[in-house]
Amino acid sequence: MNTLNQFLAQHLPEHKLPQELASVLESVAAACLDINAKVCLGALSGVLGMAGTGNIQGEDQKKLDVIANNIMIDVLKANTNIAGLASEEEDTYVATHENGDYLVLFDPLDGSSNIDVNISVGTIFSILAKPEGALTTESFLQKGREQVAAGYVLYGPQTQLVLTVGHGVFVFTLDDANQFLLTKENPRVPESTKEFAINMSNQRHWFAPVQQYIDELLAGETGVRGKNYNMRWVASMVAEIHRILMRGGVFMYPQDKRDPSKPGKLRLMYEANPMSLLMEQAGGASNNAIEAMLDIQPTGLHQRVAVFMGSREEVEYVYHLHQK
Ligand code: P6P
Repeated sequence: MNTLNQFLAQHLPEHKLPQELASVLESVAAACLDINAKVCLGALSGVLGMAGTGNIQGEDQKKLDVIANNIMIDVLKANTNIAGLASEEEDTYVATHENGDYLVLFDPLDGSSNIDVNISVGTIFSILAKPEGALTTESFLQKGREQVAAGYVLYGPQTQLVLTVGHGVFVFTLDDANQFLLTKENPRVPESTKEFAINMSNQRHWFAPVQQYIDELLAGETGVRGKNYNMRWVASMVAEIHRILMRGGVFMYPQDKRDPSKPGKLRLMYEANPMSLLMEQAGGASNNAIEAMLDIQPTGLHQRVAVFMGSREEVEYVYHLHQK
């Protein structure tokens, strides 16, 4: 079985992609191995509980949020191919090497509310080419379709790295020698599904199209959809998206009436965009109920977005309900 390094050494030249991108991906993987070591030990490494600080999102940080963020920054800033970093946990971008060709954006530990109860969490990453000229915030504000690579590491029963460089999706599983080995090539998101993921406790806050869509799913074979559906909500996007990549489904975090100025909860640059590239590469779909996620022109590093992604039939169905 191919290690990550062996895979990249063959896959990137095959698609005329530079080896410097391999170096960046290997640095991301190395940082995630360090994070994995902390996550695995939980209480034994004194990393559970609250950090006593907050981030730009207005969220209380868990100790592991801060630790994972520091690991990502420390490891990635050592790679001279990287010009800058953007993190969910950092107010502004971090400039690293002015001659670097790549920008790395990440959510260092997504789903961290699950850490203290031992439910899967993950690191999400997105890689962009650094535009010509001085590094500014605008350097990062590229459409999702511009990503040169994207993926995540899921810290679950298995630790798995899932990535794309725009030519298919590849799944690596961490072995007992701490090596990522290629275990699955090109998982396909089934066109249709009977499984949906949404936080039902927000139902009273949803706008009409989502209300109607979920009512139809809940009506099952007695309703217009003519089939029964199952529901999942792990409250960890990486776990949800991995499940959908493996067996289909639709994941939603819609805008709701609680704060109309907030288009959604999830962040475009380092959550929705990387996951959307994986979805499209695996035959799925992703949008914000208005346009394809990967076509959205970003306006801010931490901008939030409504998310509907997964099995194409369902994503398109709920999209059309919004157009009525
Ligand atoms: P809620 C985790 O905090 C996260 O950003 C995603 O990983 C997850 O899908 C969502 O928020 C869960 O949100 O409102 O259900 O806690």
